[in-house]
Amino acid sequence: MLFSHFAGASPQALTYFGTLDQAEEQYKFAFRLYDVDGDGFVGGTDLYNTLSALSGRSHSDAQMEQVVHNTLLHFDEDGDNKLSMEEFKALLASSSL
Ligand SMILES: [Ca+2]
Ligand SMILES: [Ca+2]
Repeated sequence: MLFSHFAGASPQALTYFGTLDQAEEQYKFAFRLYDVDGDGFVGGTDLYNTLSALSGRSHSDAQMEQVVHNTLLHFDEDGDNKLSMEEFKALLASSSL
């Protein structure tokens, strides 16, 4: 649908921008997926709800809370107890979530 925009670009440029765009879009998509309440941050409740849904409730509540706690401990760099887009990117880059 958007290919007409790139009609004049060289194949190399097209690949370059395509890759950049895709990575950024994947981050944004994942961020929106995790930010359940849509406040622009992935907080503990967001993480808990998303991870519970993704794991199909194969983990106990206590296990899930531990995972959320550890995730915030490692990736919440500014200590506001929620993950910004930048902090969330670090999480994605370091894990298979
Ligand atoms: Ca949120
Ligand atoms: Ca934070």
